[in-house]
Amino acid sequence: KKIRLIEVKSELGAGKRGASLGVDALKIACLNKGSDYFKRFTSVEVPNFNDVMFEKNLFPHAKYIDSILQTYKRISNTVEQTFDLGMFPLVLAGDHSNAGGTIAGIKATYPDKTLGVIWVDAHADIHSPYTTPSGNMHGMPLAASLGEDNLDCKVNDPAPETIFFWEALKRVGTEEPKIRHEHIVYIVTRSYEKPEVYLFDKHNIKNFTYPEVIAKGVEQVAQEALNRLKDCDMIYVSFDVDSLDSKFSKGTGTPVEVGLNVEQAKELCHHLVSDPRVVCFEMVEINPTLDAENIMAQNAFEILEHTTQAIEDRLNQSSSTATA
Ligand code: DIR
Ligand code: MN
Ligand code: MN
Ligand code: MN
Repeated sequence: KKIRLIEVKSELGAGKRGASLGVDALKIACLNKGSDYFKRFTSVEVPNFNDVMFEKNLFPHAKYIDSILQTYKRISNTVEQTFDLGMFPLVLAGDHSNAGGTIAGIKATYPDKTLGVIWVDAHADIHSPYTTPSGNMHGMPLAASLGEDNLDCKVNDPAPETIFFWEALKRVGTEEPKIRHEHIVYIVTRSYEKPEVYLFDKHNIKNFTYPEVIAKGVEQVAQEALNRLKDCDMIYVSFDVDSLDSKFSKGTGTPVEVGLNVEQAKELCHHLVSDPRVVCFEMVEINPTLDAENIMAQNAFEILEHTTQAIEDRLNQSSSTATA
């Protein structure tokens, strides 16, 4: 089984412009490091709709949701196609909104398997158009995957057009919700709004805080996170680079203090993806227009290379046991 890189140069879901350059920034970091990473893997690019950033946004509570819906469909199809080719989808994307498209593609391929999600991110990304404080769709992918409107915490009154696209977004890949609240585990999430905390409490959603990571170590946190998903047949790991401490993640749209260092992120991801149930890994939110010297992408590339090696080791191991 081989890894296939899926490049999604998206950025419409973020509040700041520039995340679509994140994939290319990773390639420059790779080149400057003298690594052959991007030569070793086949890759496919999902076309983007970034030209609409020059147009007026029509959906204040779900910015560019019409274009993001199309991106979701394309990503979902590409993820499904990648599984059908017998390959492991490793998604490198701009903003985090389209993680909902990735999740849709996993479930479209394996509708009868239970999917767990490990969300390594400073943010909870579980807003809906009814609760979002910003209208930025990178804050909503988990709610789209859950089919969660969170009307108990309604603060916005989205227009009917917005709701039309939101309903369509929830149904990409499969008609039904793709995940359940109890099958989400957060790691180092530390910036969230009230409606998000309401859902954590209502559904007892676990967040491994940074102090907990320090106290237990990344290996134990990875094991505990995986154990919490013991009922899941497959797992998706979504890595937002703002999970790193803002010292190491200046080049991302919404950096937050008190997070992972690069070494912790490498080993955390290594231990997570070593679980054979992990069927997809995604890295997002590198914005090289926000930092000098491409430091963000260099740090992210360290983590990506190490994590990919762990995935490859695992895939090689399982194929040699399969043939033995
Ligand atoms: C905030 C920030 N929760 C929002 N979200 C994210 O605008 O929804 N920043 N994901 O990266
Ligand atoms: Mn995120
Ligand atoms: Mn984030
Ligand atoms: Mn390691």
